[in-house]
Amino acid sequence: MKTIGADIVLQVLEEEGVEAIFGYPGANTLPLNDRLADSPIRHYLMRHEQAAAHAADGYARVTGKTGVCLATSGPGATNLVTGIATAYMDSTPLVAITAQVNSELWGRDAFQETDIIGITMPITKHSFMVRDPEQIASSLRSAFRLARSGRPGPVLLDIPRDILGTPDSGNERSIPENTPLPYENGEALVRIAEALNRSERPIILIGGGIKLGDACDLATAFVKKTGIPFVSTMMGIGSIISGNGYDLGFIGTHGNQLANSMIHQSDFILALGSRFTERSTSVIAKFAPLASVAQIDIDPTSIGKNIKVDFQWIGDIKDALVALSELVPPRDRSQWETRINEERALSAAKEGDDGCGEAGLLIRKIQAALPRDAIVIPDVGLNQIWTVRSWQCRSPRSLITTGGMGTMGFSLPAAIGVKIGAPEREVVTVSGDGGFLMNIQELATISSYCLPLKIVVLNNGHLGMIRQMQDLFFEARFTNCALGDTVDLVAVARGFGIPAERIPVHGNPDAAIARMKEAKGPYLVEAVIDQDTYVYPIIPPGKSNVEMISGK
Ligand SMILES: Cc1ncc(C[n+]2csc(CCOP(=O)(O)OP(=O)(O)O)c2C)c(N)n1
Repeated sequence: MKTIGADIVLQVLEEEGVEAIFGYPGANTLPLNDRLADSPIRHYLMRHEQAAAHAADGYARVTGKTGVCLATSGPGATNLVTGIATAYMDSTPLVAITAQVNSELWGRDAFQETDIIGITMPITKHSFMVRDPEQIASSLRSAFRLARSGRPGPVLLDIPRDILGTPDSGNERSIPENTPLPYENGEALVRIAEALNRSERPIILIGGGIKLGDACDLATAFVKKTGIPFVSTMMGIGSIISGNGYDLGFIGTHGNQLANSMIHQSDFILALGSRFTERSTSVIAKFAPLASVAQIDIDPTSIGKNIKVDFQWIGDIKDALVALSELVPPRDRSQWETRINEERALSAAKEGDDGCGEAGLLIRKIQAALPRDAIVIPDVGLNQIWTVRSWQCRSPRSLITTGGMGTMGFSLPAAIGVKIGAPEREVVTVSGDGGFLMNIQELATISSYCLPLKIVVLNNGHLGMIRQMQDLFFEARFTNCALGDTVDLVAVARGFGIPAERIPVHGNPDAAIARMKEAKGPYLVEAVIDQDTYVYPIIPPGKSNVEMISGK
């Protein structure tokens, strides 16, 4: 067999350490699909391209490698868009390969021709086309380098079918390396440390950059050594194993009262890998009014983008933490500690069982039944908030969620990638009925690969989060949010070959959890939740982090 463009693609993927790719074929990907049959790289056939992108994203988040997805031109490529944007917003390294129509047909309205480069430019770090077979290898290598470098993210490479199928000439033209220049941070860390050492009420803000920068252990050690309390953004949850005295919870719209209150009172915020989106800060003008802010991030464009910062340092979070550990000794701040402890007691009394009611209890019971390193993947909606609040992060990368895009339908396909990336760990997804229906076709993928995923659907018959907002902010005029009880999810799951059962959330779920735990393959539990079970506290639109509503 002659070496063709597709072989070069696979050679580079192997060189890059790729073991699994997630895709869906079309006529234009066929040269690649054909050669994949003889490759050690496993191609997982998803049931929708959006799911392929989410699966590659999940795989990347759990393994720390770059995820790869493959789709055909036209509708295949456009179906990737939501998944690519999700990875972009959460800074997941991803290489999306799309097959394009033959070069001679470009611009002629050819069958399944779409300008996927134009479409994805704003949601990728870079999108580009291979226009010459001799550039396949160097272009693909560049795509990987770009996806991983600096702040990670998705890169799309569009390869016309004729280039995938062309015999290889053996000549390779290289694309010049673009080595980023080191940043001149000078004495910035020393100044940050000095200000931090002077502060009376400091708080560390843990963002998603800690996990992305593989700095969980260093951050944990830094917190322990300095004794400075920390809050997390939703993307930062799980970076530092929960359950220690320094953890104040997560901030923002659906965050914990304690976290929101303490950051509001702090006089110095050390932000590690956080971009300060409005989901965390609420109204910027009212955010942490007493605090100076030091922002440490690898992405220069994130510095000061959303909030005014007093100190900045651009670079690898690990380098920053190593240096800061030397510069920040532990210090007595007993007044601050006392205030935190008083507020902790107050907010515990108010929030009770995390403000998550029966749903939170169910999630805690599920976690208790699973090994310590089990991974949870919530979807989006109330179920996400209930889960992130109730799940105790006891091991790294044990909570995988879409924080930036908030993409409904993420959890089921992402879980496929997570399970393939970490087959030895238990993986459980938690969705609402709405989000579950958005990528329900992936039950077929799960079934066909017999992936032993635990699938939990919290069915309140509604788009619950929308219902809560309508209840609180639109005079309880419930429009377009009732899904009803029209789908028999248990029968549907069984139709996909997945054992399933339905339980009332108010009953005792122990037996169902035990059956789910014992299942050798996938298992689905549908828990029926009351439509009025909401999540509290919540920050109303236009209010500050300390103007939370703690119940209706
Ligand atoms: C793809 C997509 N469409 C719409 C939304 C807006 N949205 C956010 S939460 C939500 C309701 C989710 O309902 P459900 O999946 O049933 O979960 P619940 O809130 O009931 O737990 C909606 C529609 C979204 N985040 N993603």
